[in-house]
Amino acid sequence: MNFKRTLITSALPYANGPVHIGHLAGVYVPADIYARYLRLKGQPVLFVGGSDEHGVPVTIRARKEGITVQQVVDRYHDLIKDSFAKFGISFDVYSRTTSAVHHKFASDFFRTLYDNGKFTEQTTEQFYDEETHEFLTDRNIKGECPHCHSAGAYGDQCEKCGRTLSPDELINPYNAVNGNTLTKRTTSHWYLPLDRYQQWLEQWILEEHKEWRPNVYGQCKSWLDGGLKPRAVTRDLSWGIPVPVEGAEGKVLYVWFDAPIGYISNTKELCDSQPDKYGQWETWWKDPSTRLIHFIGKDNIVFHCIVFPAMLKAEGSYILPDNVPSNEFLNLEGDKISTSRNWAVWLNEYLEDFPGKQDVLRYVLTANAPETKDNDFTWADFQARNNNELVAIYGNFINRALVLTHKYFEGKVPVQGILTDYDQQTIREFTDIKQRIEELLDNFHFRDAQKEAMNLARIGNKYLAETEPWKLAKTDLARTATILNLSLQIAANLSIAFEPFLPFSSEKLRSLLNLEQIGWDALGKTDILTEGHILKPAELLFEKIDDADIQAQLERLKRIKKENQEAAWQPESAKNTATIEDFEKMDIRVGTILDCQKVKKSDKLLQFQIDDGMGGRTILSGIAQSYPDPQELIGKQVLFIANFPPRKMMGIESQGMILSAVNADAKLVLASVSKPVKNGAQVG
Ligand code: B3M
Ligand code: ZN
Repeated sequence: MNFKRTLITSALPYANGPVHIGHLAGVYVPADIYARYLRLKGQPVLFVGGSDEHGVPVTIRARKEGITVQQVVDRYHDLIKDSFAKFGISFDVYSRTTSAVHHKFASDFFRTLYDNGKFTEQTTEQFYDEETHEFLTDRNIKGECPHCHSAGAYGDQCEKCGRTLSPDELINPYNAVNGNTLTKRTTSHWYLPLDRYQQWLEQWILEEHKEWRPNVYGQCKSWLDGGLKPRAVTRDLSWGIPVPVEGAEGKVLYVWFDAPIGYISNTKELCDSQPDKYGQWETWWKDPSTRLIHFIGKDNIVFHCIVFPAMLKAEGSYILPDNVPSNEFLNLEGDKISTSRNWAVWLNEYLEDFPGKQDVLRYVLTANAPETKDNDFTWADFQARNNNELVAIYGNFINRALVLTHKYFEGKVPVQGILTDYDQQTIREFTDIKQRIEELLDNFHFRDAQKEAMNLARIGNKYLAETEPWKLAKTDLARTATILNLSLQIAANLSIAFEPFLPFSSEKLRSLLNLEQIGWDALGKTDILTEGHILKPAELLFEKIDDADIQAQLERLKRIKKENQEAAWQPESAKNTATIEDFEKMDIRVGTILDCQKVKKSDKLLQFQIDDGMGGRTILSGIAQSYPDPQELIGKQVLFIANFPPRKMMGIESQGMILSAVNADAKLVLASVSKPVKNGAQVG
């Protein structure tokens, strides 16, 4: 099939918080690379984005911050839009699902399916708060976990034992917001009967789209193998798009029904505002010669490959996605990125800490893109890729080519003379790269494509290292001219090859080379720069990143981890397993610390000299990590078990055990008495 145009969508992020590196790596950078690549090739492209402003997450955020939902979505829509713009995500439109255009469009879409009998209606019993007069979503219900019996499990999951739950399984369910106990009421909703589309989806995905990424294809297959069931497309909520059916007061469209329609309504909003530039929205959504590509994260696969296509099919006049290149997840320093635990690198904060270094992050995220499996972002890797690749390879090559041209040829592109075999070989190597990058980009292999672009810089560096024009300049200026001419042509090629990946650096490089935007077709050419063309003074394309900057980021993460640990700490519930006889076996006493030293060759043990009122004793205790300065303990009273048989550790006999409490940060704190007590006094 020959396509005339490409419509690129990227998942609409929930406007319930800022966006982070996981969003960028998983969805927006790859989508942007693809859009820029096609535009450079001169193909018609529309790149659509926007904020997802309905659903429960934004309402939860509003409650947490004590502001209205509208204020939440206004704040985060602006912040997200701004972050994307600053990172060069080149949307043609970035709108929002609270727009009037979207509300009307999504509502009409629902109504069309409703009028054509595409929904079924079902009545079920749901939890209801009699005081606030609302049905509750799973996430807003809490109760005791039926499995591990911890308190405060959510209606969809117990965070303590990790099991998936349904609200019906909770013991004593209550409203998570106000603690009210809940009753049950019947309510009716409209369902999209996905089971009716099962066969068609099996044919369309499993037979006709075997080329989809294995992770995407695999997830679809397992959903289809499990058998599709009808899915509710309405909810009892006040925030959202009202269901356009009589008698449906208090009901709104399910967020996953309206959000993907946002791709269409945002396209419409753009096209209607500038029809001369963008044409009719229907051309982008209904003409079979348009190719539709959805960029998403892996948790959105089922909605984009199964539910949304079924909606489009039910409507009947739309094209379907041609591919859904979904990424896996990016972790941060080994842990899952989490908005609620603040375990993320937020784009707005990154820009404050690393101003002007958008391309560095774009580069690192693509180099580590979680294309086939979950991947890890580490600050050490970020620094290494900047210093050892962007600075040492790409930046270094450009700098040498420019500086040498200024030094020997007054900043003018020198004459390309007769080419040697080695020159020819170098040219062949780098002209090959065009086809390789294209093949990779056409198949959504962004990380390998970027690697090829970097290889072009490697070729340039190797060429300069082997030909050593700085030595030749004294004896053979004509040969030096040829070498620098070719090097500058490679530099111009780099500005094209890197344009989809590192748009800011390409722009800067073009300005150093004094070039206008060049199309993709020029890639591989050796006559981009004409003889005598005047270059701008050399400037560094990338700067080294210092250890101190990386250290500051690691400190921040350490601090967050500690705060999270302390916030998550809960005392384990006591087990009723001891008898009074067990307790009476213990001889617990009070003593005063006379001396306290680190035990040599042990990083855990402290050696205590205790006045126990009975002539004194030595006790070893494994708390050195919690008391880096043991001397501070001298004079304090502690509790110890006096009737354990003596035990040798590190060659020293320990006569008992000192009691301590474990704090939330896992540090030990010695147990003591609240008033001075005579040494040797018994505790009981
Ligand atoms: N807002 C979920 C998410 O941000 C959702 C995507 C909608 S795409 C139509 O992961
Ligand atoms: Zn549990």
